[in-house]
Amino acid sequence: MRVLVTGAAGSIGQVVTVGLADRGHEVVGLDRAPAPDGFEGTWHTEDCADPDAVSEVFAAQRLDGVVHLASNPTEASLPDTFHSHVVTTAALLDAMVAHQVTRIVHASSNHAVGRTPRTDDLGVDTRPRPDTFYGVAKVSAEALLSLYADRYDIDAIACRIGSFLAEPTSTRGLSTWLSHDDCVRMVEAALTAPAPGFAILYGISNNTRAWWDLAPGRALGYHPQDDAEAFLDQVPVAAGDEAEAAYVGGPFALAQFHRPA
Ligand code: 15L
Repeated sequence: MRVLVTGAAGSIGQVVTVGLADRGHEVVGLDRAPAPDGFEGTWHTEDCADPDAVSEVFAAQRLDGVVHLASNPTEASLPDTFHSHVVTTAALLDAMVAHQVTRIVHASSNHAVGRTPRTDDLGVDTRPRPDTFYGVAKVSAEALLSLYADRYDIDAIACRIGSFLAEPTSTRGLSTWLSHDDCVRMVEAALTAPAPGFAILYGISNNTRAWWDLAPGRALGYHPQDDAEAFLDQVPVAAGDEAEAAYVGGPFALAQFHRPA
């Protein structure tokens, strides 16, 4: 497939671009930052919140799918957060409709349901329950994907990513970790699953202590191979572990993230 990856210079983007290329896909990178050293392929240094710039990128080559990773990974003001997560998604979806591109994989987040009290097997059909403005914007982006799937028959998969890290670094991470290799597996499965329509999966590895249901991902062909439990001995026990385990979103659900809109 020829795949447009937004946020391709970011931490997830750099892993996904290399991983997709290794698996035989042709990667087109898009980011406000220039291409990282060693990137081989086409690169567009543009802001994907700009519909004109996005339209030009789509006109420059035929695309088979989009992996939308570009966004601010932390909490910010409500307007900035909507710009980063929702305006970008809308620009990409409109360009997809205009250029007959029918597949998008979106980096959503567990923080879309982060204020849900933690259980051991949270499904994807639980109600949206964000823990932050960041989570509100992820819910909104998911809703936009759903709208375009219904209106224009776009296949849109929202990957509610847990903690994307080389290794888990906290007790919560033993449950929420998404390894680099599993992230690539997840993205490739979401790009290639036959006719998913609008779908949601949890983007975590095959963690022994997983809090979220991996069955929806498996149904889409995502079969994670790594398990955070292998790092148990190197993860420090910390004073905040219990508080972080109370809600799906861990620290994002705590008072330190409360702020006026
Ligand atoms: C996310 O979505 C955030 O981008 C990241 O900063 C972490 O908070 C991660 O989730 C997580 O829940 O560990």
